[in-house]
Amino acid sequence: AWRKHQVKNFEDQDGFEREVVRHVETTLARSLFNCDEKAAYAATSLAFRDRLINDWNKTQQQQTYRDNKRVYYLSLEFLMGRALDNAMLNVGLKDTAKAGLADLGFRIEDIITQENDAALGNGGLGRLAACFLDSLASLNYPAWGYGLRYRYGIFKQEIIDGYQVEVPDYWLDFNPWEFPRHDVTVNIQFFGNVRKTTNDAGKTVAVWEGGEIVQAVAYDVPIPGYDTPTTNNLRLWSSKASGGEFDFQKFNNGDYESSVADQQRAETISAVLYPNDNLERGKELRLKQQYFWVAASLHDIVRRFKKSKRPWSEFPDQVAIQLNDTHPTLAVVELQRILIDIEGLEWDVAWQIVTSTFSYTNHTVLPEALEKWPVGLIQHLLPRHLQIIFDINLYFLQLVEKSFPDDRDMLRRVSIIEESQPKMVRMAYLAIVGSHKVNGVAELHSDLIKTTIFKDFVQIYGPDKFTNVTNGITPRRWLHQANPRLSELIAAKCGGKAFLTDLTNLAKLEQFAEDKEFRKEWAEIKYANKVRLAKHIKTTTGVTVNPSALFDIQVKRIHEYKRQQLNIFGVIHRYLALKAMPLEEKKKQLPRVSIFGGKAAPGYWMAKQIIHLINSVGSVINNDADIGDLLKVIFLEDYNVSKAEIICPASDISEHISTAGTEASGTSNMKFVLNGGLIIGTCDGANIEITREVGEDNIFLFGNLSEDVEDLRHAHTYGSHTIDSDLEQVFKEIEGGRFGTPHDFGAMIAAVREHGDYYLVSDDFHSYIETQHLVDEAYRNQDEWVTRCIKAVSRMGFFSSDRCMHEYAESIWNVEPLAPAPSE
Ligand code: 26W
Repeated sequence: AWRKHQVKNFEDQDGFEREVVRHVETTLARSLFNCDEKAAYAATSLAFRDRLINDWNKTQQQQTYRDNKRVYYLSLEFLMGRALDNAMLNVGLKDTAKAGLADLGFRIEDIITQENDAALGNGGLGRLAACFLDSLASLNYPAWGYGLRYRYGIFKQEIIDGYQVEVPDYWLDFNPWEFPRHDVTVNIQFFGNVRKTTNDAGKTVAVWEGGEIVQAVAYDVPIPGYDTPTTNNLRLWSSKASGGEFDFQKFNNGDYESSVADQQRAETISAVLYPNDNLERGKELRLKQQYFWVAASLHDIVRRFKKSKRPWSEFPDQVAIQLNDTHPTLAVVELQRILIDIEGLEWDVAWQIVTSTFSYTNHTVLPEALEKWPVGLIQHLLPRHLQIIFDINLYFLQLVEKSFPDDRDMLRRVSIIEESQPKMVRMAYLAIVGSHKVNGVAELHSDLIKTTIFKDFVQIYGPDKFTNVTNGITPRRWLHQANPRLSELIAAKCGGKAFLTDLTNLAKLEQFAEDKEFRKEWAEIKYANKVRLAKHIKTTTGVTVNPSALFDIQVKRIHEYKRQQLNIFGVIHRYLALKAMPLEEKKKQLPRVSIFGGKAAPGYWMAKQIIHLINSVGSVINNDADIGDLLKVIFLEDYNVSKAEIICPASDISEHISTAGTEASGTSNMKFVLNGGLIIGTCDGANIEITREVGEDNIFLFGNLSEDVEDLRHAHTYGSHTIDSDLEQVFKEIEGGRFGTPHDFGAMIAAVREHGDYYLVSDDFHSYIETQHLVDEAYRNQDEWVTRCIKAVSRMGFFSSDRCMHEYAESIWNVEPLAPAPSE
C-alpha cells in the first residue's frame, strides 16, 4: 500500500502551529509578537519544506536502490511560479494550514502572496517544463530536472506612461525552497586548446587543456507529487569562480581587485535569464550558459551511472535525456566527448550510446528562433567540441551520401554546418542527428516540422524518428489551485477528486450540462472569479470594470505572430461602431472588457509599440463618457504565473489568434478552457485538437488556414494588396491622432499596408470581427453559454500533462513509474 506524504513533522493543526512558532522563534529569531506576514510566510514554508524533506530523501533512496531507468529533463527554463500553495495542496494539508494560520492571526491568502514567483522562464516552453515536473512526480516517474539557478529571473514589467519599462527581478532575497549543495560541484572548462597525442595503447587521443575553469554548484529544489509521497528533484546550477571565494594567490600578491573581478566574471554566467522568446541573438554569454549547464548536468548523470558499475553499453537502459528545444544540444557533443576522450570508447560505440540516450523536442518553426552559433565562437570557447561536431557532421553526411548519391544539394541543405559567411552550426540539425526521437508539441506543429524545416531529415531517417506529443497542463495548479471553488464543484459531481489524477474523469460532468441548478452554481463561480479579477484590475490600474460584462482576455508574450495587434485593431473597430450608434441601439449592446497582458522582449521594438497602442487606446476609451461600461480596455502589468492563476479562471472568452501555422501549440488555451471559458482562435497549434475534443459548437474559430498562408504572402508581395476596408478605417483614426501621437504607431500600420502584412492581419480581420459578433450573440443566451462551457470542460481530459508524460515515457523514454517505498 502506498503511503500518503509522510507525516513526521506535523500531522494536524496543533502540530503545524507548533512548527510555525518554532521556526519563527528559532530559525528566524523573532518573537511571535513581531511576526509579520513575511515572517509567517517564511515559517509556514519552512514547516512544509521540512515535511517534504523526508519524502524527498526516501524517494531518492528508493530510486537509487531500485536503480531503474531515469529521465533527465534538460531545460534552460523552468517557470515554476510560487511553491507554497502547491506544496500545501500536493501534500494535502492546506486546510490544516489555513486553520492554523487563522489561529495565529493570519489569512492564508495573505501569506501565500508573500512569496516571489520563481520566474526562471520566458513563457510557454518554461511553463511546460514546470507542468511536466509536477506530472512526473505525481505519476511516480523517477525523473530529475536540470536547469540554471538564475540570480535574476524574467524582468518585472512596469507600465509607465503607456510604455513598458523593465525592472530586474531579484527573487532570491529569501528562498526557502532551495537547498544549496556546496559539496556537489563540477569544474567546467572553457577556452584553451586541443593537443593530439598517442596513449599507451598507441591510439591517437585528443587532450583539451588550458583555458579557464568555472565552478558549478548544485542547488536542489524538491518537487512534490500530488497525493503520493514521491518527491523528485530539480537541480539548478549556480556559477562561481573555481578558486573558492577568492583566488588566494592573487589575493596574497596584493591583487585583491582582480581576484574579486574573476569572481564576478564567473558569477555572471548564471546571473540572468535571457529575456528573448522566439528570437535567437547569438550572444557569447548565452553559449557559455548553455555549455556550463549542460556539462555540469552530464557530469552529474555520468557520475551517478558510474556508481552502478554497469558496462557503458547499458547507459541508454539507465538514462533518458530529453532536450527541451535546442538550448541543451551541446549535451550530445559533451557526452560523445566524455565517452571517447575520457572513457576511451570507440567512436561508433560511443555514438550508438549517445543517440540512444537523447531525444529532442522542437517548440517553434519561426526561422528567427532557430539556434545557430558561429563556428568561430564555438572554436574559441569549446575547441574540442567543434572538432567533434565536424566529425559528427562528416559521418552523418557520409551516410546521407550513401542513400542519396545523386543529390548534391541534399548534402548542402542538411549539413550541420551552414556554409555561410561566417559559417554557422545549426543546432536543430545537430539535435536531430544526435537523438533517436524528435517530437513536435501539437499535431499540426508535428506535421509542419516534417513537411517544412525538417523535411529532408524525414527522407533520411524515415518517418518513425519523428513523432507528436501534444502539450498538456497540470490540473493541480491550473484548476485545483487556481480555481478552488470550481474544483470543489467538479469533485462533488465527478466522484470526488479522482479527476485531479485522471483528468478524463471530467467526462462525468457532461450529464449536468443542462442541469439548471448545476448551471447556476457554475455561473456563480465564474462570476466570483471575475469579481476577484475586477478587484485586481481596480487596485493595479485604478479602472473600475463591471464583472457582469463579457471578459475577453489575451495574455501571453507580446509577439507579432501572436497578433495582439489584430485584437487591439478589433477593439478600435468596436469603439468606432459604438461611437457611431444612435443611443437606442447603443443601449442594446453587450458590455465587454478587453484585457491584455504580457511582456515584450526588451529589444523587440515592434512588440513594445503594440503595448503602447493598447495602453493609448485604453486611456481614450476608458475615459470616454459616451461609452461607459460598454467597453473597457485593460493592460495588466507584469503578467506572470501567479497572475495567470487569477486571470485564467476569470475569462468568458480568451484569444489565441496567431497566424495559422506559427504557434506550435499554446498551453494557455488549455488553461482557459479548463477553467470554464470559451476560446476565440485560429486553426493553429493545439486549438485544432481542442476543437476536435470540445466540439465545433463550443469554440469560435476564424481566419485563414495554415495551408493557405504561403500563397497569401506571395500574393501580398507580387500581386495587388488591398487592405480590408474596416481595417483601413481603424488605421485612419489612428493616423488622425485619435489615440495619441500617430507617429508612434506608423510602423505597425506600415507593416500591414506597405511591408507585405506577413502575419495576415488584414486577411483575417473581417473574419475576426464577424466571429466576435457571434461571440456577443452567443453570450446573450446565458443558459446556453454556460452549457457550452460545462461541455467544453467535460471534454478537456486529454490536455493533462499527465497524459503527455505517459506518452513520452512509453514512446520516447522507455521508462516506468516506480512505486514509492511502503510506509513504515
Ligand atoms: C533562442 C531564443 C528562443 C527562446 C525560447 C527561441 C525559442 C524559445 C522557445 C522555444 C519559445 C517557446 O516558448 N515556444 C513555445 O513553446 C510552448 C511549449 O511547447 C508552445 O506551447 C508555444 O506554442 C511555443 O511558442
